[in-house]
Amino acid sequence: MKRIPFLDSHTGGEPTRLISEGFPPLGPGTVAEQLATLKQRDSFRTQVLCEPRGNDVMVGALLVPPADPTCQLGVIFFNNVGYLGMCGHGTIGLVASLSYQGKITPGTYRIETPVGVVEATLHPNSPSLLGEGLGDGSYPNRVSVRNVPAYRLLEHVAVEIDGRTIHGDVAWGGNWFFLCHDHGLSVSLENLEQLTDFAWRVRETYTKMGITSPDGHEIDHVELFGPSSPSSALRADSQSFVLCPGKAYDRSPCGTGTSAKLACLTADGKLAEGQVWRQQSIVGSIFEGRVQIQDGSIIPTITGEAWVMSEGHLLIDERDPFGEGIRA
Ligand code: PYC
Repeated sequence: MKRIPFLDSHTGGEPTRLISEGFPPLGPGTVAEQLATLKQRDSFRTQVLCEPRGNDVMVGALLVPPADPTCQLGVIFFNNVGYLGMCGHGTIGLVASLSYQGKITPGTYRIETPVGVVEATLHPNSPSLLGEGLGDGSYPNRVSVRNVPAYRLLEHVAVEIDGRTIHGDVAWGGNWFFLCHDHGLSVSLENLEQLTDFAWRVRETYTKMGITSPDGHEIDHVELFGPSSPSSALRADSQSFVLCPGKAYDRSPCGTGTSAKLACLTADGKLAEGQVWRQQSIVGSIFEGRVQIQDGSIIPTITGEAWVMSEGHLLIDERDPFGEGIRA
């Protein structure tokens, strides 16, 4: 029987499964090289993240040794269909989970990812929270992630769909995004099915048009923006629906997607350096974002909270016909 320890958290409703041990040896290389090795043993991803032990919504965070001597941590993110470059909600989940485990204390940590180094700051609990007597459970869980540089690749790309023309920007925020405002749909939780179907068809359409990243990577996340929900306690600047590569929608505002959005706003002159942008997810959770301009690059920082949910061991019996997960 194989036993793999896990700790599950959620960031703004989007789950992260932290795995710190029990994975195949990935060699001594950079995190990008370790990812290349992991891809050759893809059954680990499907075992721990696909049904029946995981689900389509969850993102896995594999804690690996960094090669960069300036980094304290390394991480590889994956989902139901493959691997992510970076993951904002997942980084917040990773850091809050390590905080819950008592492995880190408030401070700033450099984390090597396959697409570059990010810096995560675990904030101390505010005195008001400590004063409310939350006891031993009151682990610090608010995290800011200074992401890799973000940028807009293409502006106002026209896509014909359902007999009309919509437009979107293509931008990088640690993953690739197609960001669309003139979709004409209501960005609300009641409208999930329509949003999912539409975003999926938009992705299929621009992919058929040959729109990819400069190195041919599929633009595999779609963001549909609308005004923020008026019922929200904390006023946001915008609400978004984000469709992830495996057709699950992001319950969080999507850290890399918000980074891509910040890059577009900055390029349009609509966001100043240091100005706060509040992005609300389709379920109502909020990330705060801001940018710093460094040597001409746009560096986004995203702040949010994560909550631990469950911990234990995944058990994989050698006789289990679905021990390797259900592969799509
Ligand atoms: O928060 O960056 C993010 C993310 C990507 C996919 C799901 N969440």
